[in-house]
Amino acid sequence: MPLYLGLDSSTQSLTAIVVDSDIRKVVYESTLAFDETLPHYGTRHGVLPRSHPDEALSSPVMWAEALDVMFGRLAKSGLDLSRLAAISGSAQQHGSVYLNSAAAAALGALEPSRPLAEQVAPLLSRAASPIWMDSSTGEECREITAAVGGAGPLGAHTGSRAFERFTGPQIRKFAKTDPSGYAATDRVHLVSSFMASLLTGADAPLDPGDGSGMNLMDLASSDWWAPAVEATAQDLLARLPKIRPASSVAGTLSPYWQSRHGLPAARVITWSGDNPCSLIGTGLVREGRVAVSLGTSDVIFGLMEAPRVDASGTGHVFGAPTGAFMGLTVFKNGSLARERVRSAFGLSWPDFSGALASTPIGNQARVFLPWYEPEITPAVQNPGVHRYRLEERDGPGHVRGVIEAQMMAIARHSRWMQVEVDTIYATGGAAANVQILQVLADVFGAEVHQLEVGNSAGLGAALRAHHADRAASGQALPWDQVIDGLVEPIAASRLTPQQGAAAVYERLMKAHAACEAHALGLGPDPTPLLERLAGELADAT
Ligand code: XUL
Repeated sequence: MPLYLGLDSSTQSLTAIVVDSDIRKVVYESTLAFDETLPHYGTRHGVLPRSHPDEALSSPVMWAEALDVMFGRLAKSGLDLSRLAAISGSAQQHGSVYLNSAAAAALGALEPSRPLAEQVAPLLSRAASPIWMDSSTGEECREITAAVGGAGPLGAHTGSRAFERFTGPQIRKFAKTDPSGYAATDRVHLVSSFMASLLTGADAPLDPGDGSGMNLMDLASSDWWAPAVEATAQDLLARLPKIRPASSVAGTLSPYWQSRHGLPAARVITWSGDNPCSLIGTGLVREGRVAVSLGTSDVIFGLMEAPRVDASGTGHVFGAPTGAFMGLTVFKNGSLARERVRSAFGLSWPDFSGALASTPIGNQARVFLPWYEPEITPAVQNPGVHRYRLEERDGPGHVRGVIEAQMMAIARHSRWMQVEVDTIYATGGAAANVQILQVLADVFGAEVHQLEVGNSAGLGAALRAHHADRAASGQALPWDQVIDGLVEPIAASRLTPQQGAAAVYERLMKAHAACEAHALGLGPDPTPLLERLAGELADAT
């Protein structure tokens, strides 16, 4: 009988997804795009007009108004909302919301007859919130890193080296540039804990998943890491929310929502970030099953039972909603690189697939590094493509070259997770291409399944609400039962590695590492190594 609501407050929109746990179906889904539905905030793609290209700010009052509008829609949806048992949420990570000393009491005494936005606006000590697209805190990153003894300790404790978009450096910048605004701040929330506070009418905690996007939380203890907190801003600890497990009950839906929209006193489960919520919404509830999203950027993420960190400093570790951890590594040269190769040789997508099918595994030891744009993983500041034993006019060689290089980069640069990958859920535009997925299966030596995802973060939030509500009622459900029937890869899409592929890629990956090192000026010319490998591959066939 119960219904579970997942909300996803993302960069550009707010989505509501309602799951009926008995029939295991999504029974309602609605998205509200900020730019279109709330044009009076003047956002573009959810971001306020920029005064500097490196800055990206949004409006917490807009997020609050979106919530009010969305609950209005839900009230009119025809759903029997008396069945609503619990609500949880997902939010864009890293963004911070600054509340003054009036907020805690005022949130508990909101007037149901008045819109939420006008009651929230006076509670802010900073009108705008920096979000994850902000990269203006390079100086603060350096200062925090130096103060805690370097990138090594910061990464080992918090899961990531200092990143401009992470909340700690953002808070430091605010404290430095607007000391009186910082002095007037009683609480610094993440977007997730701010939204949960609006729902409960009280100061809500944040979870380790979102807390690990701050450069402030100690991964091992899921508590604030004192050296980073002290290095970030004066008296910050008193301004930070509590950290509670993702499955904890933050409170009940406050009287404001009950009176204003006729909702029941549903449990509000602690919110989390969009990446941890997507982990659940894509069904990655055990170690060994990972998702590879092949989109504008290529991303690999998956559950890790232990908080292992990336010594190279490019991958992230976040808390997972299951109480374990998740690793995530982003590659910038995704679709664009595939598209550049396709168009450079005048190929259609069927031609592209044909070229992949007709070229041998290992590409006869020809390697192509497709850094058309500055790359995140590995860190490449100056873009440029690199060819090893590959003729500039060899179209099929480039097609296989770009895909093999991308898949080998994903495999090699996610080894720090120390996860034995047996199953890959492929998502994103390029996951529709079976030939590309075959290379993915061959490189990893793992099964690949296509997974159609709608809003995986919103679905993950609804599933988290279900999981936590059952646990709070003393009827805990294992995660695979929570996702059962709601997150299933496409049944007929299973691909397995081809015979002999593993042996080829084991050797080619060593050569790929040597090519990367050479291209980055960190190693010798790998051509002799590749020539030897080409000979061995030819002998083996
Ligand atoms: C993760 C990140 C984004 C945001 C917005 O580190 O910056 O994924 O969470 O979606």
